[in-house]
Amino acid sequence: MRIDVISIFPEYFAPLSVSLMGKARERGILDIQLHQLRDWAHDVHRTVDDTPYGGGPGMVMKPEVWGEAIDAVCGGGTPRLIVPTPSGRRFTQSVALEYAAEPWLLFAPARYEGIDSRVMVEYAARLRVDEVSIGDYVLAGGEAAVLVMVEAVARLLPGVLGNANSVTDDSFAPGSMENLLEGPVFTKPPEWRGHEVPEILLSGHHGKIARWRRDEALRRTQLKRPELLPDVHDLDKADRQALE
Ligand code: 6GU
Repeated sequence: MRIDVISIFPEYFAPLSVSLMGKARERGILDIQLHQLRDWAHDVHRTVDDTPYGGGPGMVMKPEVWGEAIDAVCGGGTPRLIVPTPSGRRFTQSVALEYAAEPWLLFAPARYEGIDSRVMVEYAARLRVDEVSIGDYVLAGGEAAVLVMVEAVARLLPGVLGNANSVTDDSFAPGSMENLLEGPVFTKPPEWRGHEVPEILLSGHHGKIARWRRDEALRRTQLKRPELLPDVHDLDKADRQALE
């Protein structure tokens, strides 16, 4: 997968060379290209922002600079254009799966009050453009949101995770864990500071362990995120029993 990012802080993306994503890049699964937005500004100060029409606080990013940058990075190609903004549609695991199926993503994170809205209108005529939010809070810019989204997408690419099963067991993964939070996990030793590992996990009984894990996921979801819990009609008898 190819990922381009245009930003006034390309150095912000250094973590994309670390750990899982660094490995994926070395192995050629991920081709990440970072671009300095100011390279497409033409004045001596390499200005990328200006005051908002209609007044108000802050600055707005200039459409000409973004237009030239996006045109140059696209070449004649058609990446999916992703513009992080707190006013966008919510980024979820299903959006991550959708992006992981794309060959090419172009992220356009803004600083200040955002990008002149005509840029999104202009490119929507040529590309699939998504304005996306990673949650209901306000960041100082879209860069941190890009890091979050790239990591969520990259780990879904074939060959990035060591164990292919770990993706299907994720909280929010489609299939049996859809809308469920993962339950607690344990490793050795069997007793630590008086706290014991649940006996069932030491039993070697795979069927009972799977049932226990699902029960824990159901109970944790009911306790911490009840709004996520699947409709009671979609739960079987054993599921409903776990929640009693
Ligand atoms: Cl995508 N950008 C900014 N600036 N703030 C956010 C966000 C994005 N998602 C949540 N808050």
